[in-house]
Parts: sequence; C-alpha cells; structure tokens
Amino acid sequence: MVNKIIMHLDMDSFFAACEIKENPKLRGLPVVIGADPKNGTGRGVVSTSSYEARKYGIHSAMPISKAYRLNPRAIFLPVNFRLYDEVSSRIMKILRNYSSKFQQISIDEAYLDITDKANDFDGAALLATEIKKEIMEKEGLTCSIGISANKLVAKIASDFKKPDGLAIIKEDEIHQFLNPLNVRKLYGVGPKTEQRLKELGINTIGELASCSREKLIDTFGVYGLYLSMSASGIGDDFVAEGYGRLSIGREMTFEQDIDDFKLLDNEIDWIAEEICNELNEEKLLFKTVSIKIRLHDFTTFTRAKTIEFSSSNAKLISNTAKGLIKEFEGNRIRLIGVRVSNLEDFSWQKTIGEFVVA
Ligand code: TTP
Ligand code: MG
Repeated sequence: MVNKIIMHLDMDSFFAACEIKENPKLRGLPVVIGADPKNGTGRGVVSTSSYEARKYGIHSAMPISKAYRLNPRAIFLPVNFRLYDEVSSRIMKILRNYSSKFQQISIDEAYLDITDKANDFDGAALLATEIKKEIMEKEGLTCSIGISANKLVAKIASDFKKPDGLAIIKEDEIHQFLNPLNVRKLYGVGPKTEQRLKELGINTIGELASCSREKLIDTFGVYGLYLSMSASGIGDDFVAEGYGRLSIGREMTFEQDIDDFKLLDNEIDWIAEEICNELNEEKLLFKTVSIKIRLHDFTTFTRAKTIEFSSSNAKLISNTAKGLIKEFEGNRIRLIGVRVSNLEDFSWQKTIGEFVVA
C-alpha cells in the first residue's frame, strides 16, 4: 500500500473572522455571530465566536441568551451567510489549485491529498506554509492545518494547534499523538458514546486503543470496530479527485424592488455568464439549476430543475432559471439568485455544452 500524505484545513472562527475582515475595528474584540440576543431574552444560538469571546466561555451552539449573560458587552452580529459563502468559494478555489484531489467538507474545511505534491512530510510542511500565506495575502484570514497519513488523524491534527496552527503527525508519531487525547476528539464520538466508554473505564483514545476489540464489538456492534480502528489511528485516506464542490451560484439584491421581468432576465443572463466562467475554469458540469427569489415583503422561494445530462452552457442556465421565475411574475422582487449543483468533473465527461433549451 502506498502511504499517503493527507492535509486537513479548517478556517479559524470562520464567520467571525469574515466579519472582522469586513470591519477591522472589531479586531481584538469579543465578537459573537448568531441570533439576536435581545438584551438577554433572545432565542436561538451562537453560530460561532471570535477567540476573544471564547475566553468568556462563549462557543458554537450555545443559547445566545447564555452568551449574552457571559459577556453582555460582546459585539453580537447576525449571520451574513452570503458573505461567508463568497469568502469560502474563493478559499476553496485557492485550495483546489494545490491538488486536484480535493474534498470540501463544510463551508470552512477541506481535505487535500498532497502525496504527489510533497515528497515527504517536510515537503508537506512547506506546502502548508505556502497555503496559509496565500490565504492570508488574498483573504486576510488565518486557518489551521493538520497533516498525517489519513483523514482521521489529519482532522484531529488541524484542531490541535488552533488558531493559526500547523500540526504534522508522521506515521510513527500517530499513537503518541492520539493516545493522551479525549475520546471525544474521534470523529463520530458524541456525549452518549463518551459516557458509555467512561462506564467501561475508558477516557482517552489510548485507553480505547488498548481495549479488546471483541469487547468493543460486543458493546457497540460494528460501531465498536470503528471505535477500535479509529483509536489505533487507522482511517480512510481516500480523497476523491475533483470531488467536493457542491454548487456554484450568485445572488443579486436590488437597491429598489423591481417588477420589470425584462430587467430580471438581464440580471439572470449576467449571473449565468459568471457561473459558466467559473464552471469552465474549474472544469465542471452541472445538472441542476435552482433559483432563489425574494419578494418585496421578504418572503423567499426557491425552485429547482434537473436536466437529463450534464452541461456547462450559460444559455441553458439562464433559460432554465427564466422558466423557473415565471410563476412569480407580477410581484415586486428584492433579490434574485441562480445556482447550479449536481456538479461533475468535466475532464472525464463529454460535454453537451452546445445544447440550448428552446
Ligand atoms: P467550525 O470550523 O466548527 O468553527 P469556527 O471556524 O468558527 O472556529 P474554529 O477556529 O474552532 O474552527 O465551523 C465553521 C463555521 O460554521 C463557523 O464559523 C460557524 C458555523 N457553525 C455554526 O453555524 N454552528 C455550529 O454549531 C458550528 C460548530 C459552526
Ligand atoms: Mg473552522
């Protein structure tokens, strides 16, 4: 078996960092992104918080009212998903340039198989430094990177020295690295499993690794086998080529609500061109076109249509989108968005790019 070098990259306090980049006055302050705290009576949760806010005990998924109690003077901001989505797209584009074996996992994290790009772990460290530098120069944001022989260990490693961290765990260091960590660090181990393991006298990954595999299978079924293998540092090292980009899209909010659908059509043509350029650049084809439309009263609708073949044709995107917005004619429109999804890698596909919807 060829040993691989797998990188996991995760942006630091991503939503908060994007807001701070937009408004540098917030730098160094406790910033909390999430629901409106409404002076401590608000419902909803924290999406994320800056590392300064984390010092007060504020963290993701915590009720916003609790975050407010922990620090009423923190800066509370609503979620501006559109901003984060745009920044994320640009970062993922940077990453894809480093390896075609790229897999986006969430809005702010991705795996890269860099086996062919770096001769060894020292080479991998140089590459990681280069990636961190490029993201800082282009986006003004820090990230944390973990590198190891598989995805499981790389992910745990990226979390190890956050923020702005780089942790490299060579194959012969995996056990030493994992053993002292809490079992919760293993992907898929939540509070329930943690509790059951505790009852078996297991707190650390090392203790889990030395527990008999039969006993774990007896207790947890097949999941016990997964636990045993993960604790021993055995994990998936497959990063699919070209896989991971889920969708490409653009949205446009109008300064004034518009009811002239000809204007809307022009907007759609423009967005379709933009999407098409990005598809070509990344050698991708789409199968599904969706629209998002927000009316003057803020009600928002989405519609989608899947075609029978993959394409990268701009006219097909715009014609499909125009068909989908027809039912909203007669309304005043605040926002229009077009997105393509169901993406496929173009390099091994024959394009039917000339096709145009009648
Ligand atoms: P994470 O990478 O888990 O968190 P983070 O980037 O904010 O901080 P860290 O430095 O620890 O990586 O999640 C990425 C984004 O996803 C995060 O900025 C906000 C969003 N998110 C939620 O909206 N709710 C959640 O419960 C979590 C965990 C994340
Ligand atoms: Mg993150």
